[in-house]
Amino acid sequence: MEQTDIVSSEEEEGDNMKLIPLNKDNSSWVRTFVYNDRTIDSKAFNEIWDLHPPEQDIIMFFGKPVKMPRFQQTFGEQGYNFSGVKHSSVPIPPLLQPFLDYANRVCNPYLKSYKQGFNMLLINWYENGLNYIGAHSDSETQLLKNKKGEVLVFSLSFGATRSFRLHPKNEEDKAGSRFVELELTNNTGVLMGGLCQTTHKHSVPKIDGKKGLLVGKRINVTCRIFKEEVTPKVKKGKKTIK
Ligand SMILES: O=C(O)CCC(=O)C(=O)O
Repeated sequence: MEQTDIVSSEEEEGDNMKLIPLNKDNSSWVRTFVYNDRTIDSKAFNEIWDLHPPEQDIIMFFGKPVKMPRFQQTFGEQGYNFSGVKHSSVPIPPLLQPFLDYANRVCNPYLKSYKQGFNMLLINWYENGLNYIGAHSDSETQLLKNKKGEVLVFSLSFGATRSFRLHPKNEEDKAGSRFVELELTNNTGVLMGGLCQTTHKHSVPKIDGKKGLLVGKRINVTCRIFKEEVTPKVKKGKKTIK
């Protein structure tokens, strides 16, 4: 199992991203960095923690509705369809807007091949090590791809350290996709780019038993680029009856 250190750097923001190739030709990658925009002290952490919905969301698992093993909420103008369910979104509160602004600023070089910047937030709240996210890729049709079919997903981690695993979808991949495990500490950022969502799945595995109960709270803030919703054109001269 390969483990990669997170870069810690004094360089200018945006320049401190360390490239971790996920395959031989670098067409699939993640970049890690230290979040240094504003201080997320325990007060700020608790304020963001308190934004979690009262109940865990429901997803479909092998055709059956089950509770998500964490709290999750999308923020922005569109609902998010995944795991067989349409998850409704709420407006982005002032407390969270700076994360989206930061993502758009530091990812400017990576956003050039996309028609838009990050416009949606998805937050995962992990109560302890028993909360997790299973192996999946962020490949929903609502996410904007560039001409190469690439998707950008930006994520920040606050609170307890958790492992973040990137698993090749196909071990025999000709591009030489590899397994990578990162230890995401407080204030760590990860940018998933290139063909990462095509070649790999990612997960934050469960930590079972008493050990899991001892793991502290963690908040993961992700920024995504949703395609602008297409507003149906109203034909001239025709009245609509509601
Ligand atoms: O909590 C994390 O670091 C990962 C979250 C994630 O994979 C997702 O929201 O798609």
